[in-house]
Amino acid sequence: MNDTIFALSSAPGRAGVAVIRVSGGAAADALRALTGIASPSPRVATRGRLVRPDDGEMLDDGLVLWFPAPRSFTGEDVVEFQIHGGNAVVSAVLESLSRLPGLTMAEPGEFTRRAFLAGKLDLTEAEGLIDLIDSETEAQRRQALRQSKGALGRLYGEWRERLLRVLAHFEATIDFPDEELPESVENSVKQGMLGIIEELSDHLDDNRRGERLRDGVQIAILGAPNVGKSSLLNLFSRREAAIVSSQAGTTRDVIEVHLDLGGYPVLLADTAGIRVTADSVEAEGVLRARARADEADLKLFVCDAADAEEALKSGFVDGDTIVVLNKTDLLPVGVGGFGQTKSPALAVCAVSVQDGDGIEALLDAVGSAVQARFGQSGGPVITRTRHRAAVESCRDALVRAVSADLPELSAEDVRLAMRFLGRITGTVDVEDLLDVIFRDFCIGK
Ligand SMILES: Nc1nc2c(ncn2[C@@H]2O[C@H](COP(=O)(O)OP(=O)(O)OP(=O)(O)O)[C@@H](O)[C@H]2O)c(=O)[nH]1
Ligand SMILES: [Mg+2]
Repeated sequence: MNDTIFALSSAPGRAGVAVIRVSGGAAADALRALTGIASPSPRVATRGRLVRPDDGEMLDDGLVLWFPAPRSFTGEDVVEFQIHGGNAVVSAVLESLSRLPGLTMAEPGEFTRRAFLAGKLDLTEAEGLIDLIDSETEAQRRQALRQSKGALGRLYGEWRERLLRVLAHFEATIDFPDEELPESVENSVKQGMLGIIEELSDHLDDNRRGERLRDGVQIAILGAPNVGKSSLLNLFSRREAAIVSSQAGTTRDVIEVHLDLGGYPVLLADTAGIRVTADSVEAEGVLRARARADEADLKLFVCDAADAEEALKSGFVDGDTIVVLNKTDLLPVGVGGFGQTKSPALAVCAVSVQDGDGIEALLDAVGSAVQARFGQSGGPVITRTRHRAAVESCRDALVRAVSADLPELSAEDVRLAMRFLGRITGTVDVEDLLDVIFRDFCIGK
């Protein structure tokens, strides 16, 4: 039998209330040893005085919750102690639990791992749960909740079901080679496979929306020296994250700030002003700025509003770029902008970072660009490289299956395709994956 595990499930540190969770066959014994409560009502809060089993010293006065197997998060007997969230209180209770026979401290993610092994959730749901705990913005929370509720798992499950029917067809052809199947059946099986291949391709071709939402959308601020890039970063992040000065060439390193932009996580990077320079440190900064521009999902190209044409000459402005014409406060009224020249930019915003003019419109433009690229619409999206690789392998196997000459070969590739989908959700053997997946969890989850 598994050991019974225990851990602090709430965040460590001083707090009003702390939750300690115990899961496994000895959970009821642990409850009795600490509180004297022998037959608690399931799933309701019961008041309990916690004592140290060794000497009867009272440790705290709290609540206990009893979830008998199998109706618990892990599928095992689970006890939750809600106690006062003081460091000494928590340590004393953990210490007492550790002295009980059969109880060991839980590894990170071990509760969820047991829930997976008990069939309470599939791997995509478990991963959704990690993301939910890690989520910092609204859009991340929504995506994670959806995945933790099984939306992605269901999608892969449906494809697997359909492939199972395709496989059954090939196996029938192998088992009864003399039975001539009507051509219409052959055709509909082939059409079915082509349909799945197309759906897999659509699923893969999602501009990595889901992954980006987990990792954060990368936005780079670029432009010539002294145009106000660092000032813009400071304005967006509402703090003096980067040094601003009237000297050209102030910023050298890439300076990053995390922002929540209308619910989307954004990693905004300020970079060195791009110019030819003899200063080797600044030149390195320029190299880094260019590298950042290449990696960015979205670019903000800042230039002086008095010299707007500079943006077009820079070679940086493309369909993923918002041009920011800064320092409009210095312009005589009615002057500036791109004149008659047509710009390939996503948007052009005239602003004064100093006065705050036009900043609302710029934020709107950035917000809608992020929303358009990474917003959720339609079905559940891929959120991890692990899923992407498996879906790609699944599609490759199906493409081979469609073009194979022998039903034996097609059947083998369909079986393989199903295995790849099964590895995403964990319906086939995934022992090798579990350590990697649950390592990302915190202790107590
Ligand atoms: N008048 C005016 N001055 C501004 C505005 N925005 C920034 N500045 C000034 O322009 C100068 C350069 O600003 P920075 O933000 O350091 O410019 P930068 O593009 O980061 O410059 P480098 O790091 O050298 O590439 C500073 O003196 C700012 O105060 C603006 O909207 N209007
Ligand atoms: Mg700067």
